[in-house]
Amino acid sequence: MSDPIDAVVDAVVSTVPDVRGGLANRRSYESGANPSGDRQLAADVYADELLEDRLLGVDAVAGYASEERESIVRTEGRYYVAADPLDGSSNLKSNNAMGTVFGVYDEPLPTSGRDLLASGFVLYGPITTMVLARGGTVTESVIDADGTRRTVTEDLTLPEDPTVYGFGGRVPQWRDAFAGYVSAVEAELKLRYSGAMIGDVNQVLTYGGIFGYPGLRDRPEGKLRLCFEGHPIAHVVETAGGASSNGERSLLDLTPERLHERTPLFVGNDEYIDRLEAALG
Ligand code: AHM
Ligand code: MG
Repeated sequence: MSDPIDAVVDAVVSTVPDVRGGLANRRSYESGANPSGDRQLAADVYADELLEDRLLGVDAVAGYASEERESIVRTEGRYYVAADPLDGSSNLKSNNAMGTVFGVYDEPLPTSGRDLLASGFVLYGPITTMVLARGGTVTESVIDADGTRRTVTEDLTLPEDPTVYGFGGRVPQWRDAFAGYVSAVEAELKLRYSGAMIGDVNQVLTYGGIFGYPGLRDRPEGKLRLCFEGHPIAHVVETAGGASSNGERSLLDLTPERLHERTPLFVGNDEYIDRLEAALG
């Protein structure tokens, strides 16, 4: 019998050529909003439906939860998959990068990030890549137009000499302690902010540094969602030798009370996460 986690990853990979090929004609907004109140593009709904269909077709999958739907779709199985089908989809209008984020948990959702067995993301950039954290290592693959996956980096780790940073939210909305921290960071690193977490996190994985979306004055919980964005990205970055935080502790130690709960989110090299926690604490 094939490995069930491989089957989940293969199901995600199987959606990639369809999602990529379907983007050009799905740049307009739908009439509805997702459970977080964000407007949905036709591409968000399309990617979500493809993932639902392919993942629930895997015997081992017991449930599918997504940023684009209110509740978990359940079936018989052992593992629970949470996904952000098209992270950064507002970049579709300006034709910039975006991605798909997913986490495979062995407990019903919502649960602790420590229940993740595997996590990863697809980056729809000039080339399509997948970064996968599993069994203590992170691999990077290229996904060809026909859906073939070729490993290009066997053991991806964060560079020790960081060079890039990117933080979300409008600057007047940053709290003083966070703004003070950013002043120090911007004297040391180069700004890279794309509007898609996946694009920015992949830069941190490539060059080292820190990405974050902080709690804001009028929105202390920040923008990004713990289950669909925070846990999987924290798992990838921590497995690659980096750190994650909500400003106090690792995102993996947090258990959301609600599926669509938001959290301040920071990932990057240890040194920058340690200094962030000291600045906010
Ligand atoms: P989405 O999942 O609805 O696309 O929203 C998440 C995105 C992240 O990819 C990105 O880091 C952030 O929202 C950007 O927000 P902003 O446009 O406020 O800078
Ligand atoms: Mg997102």
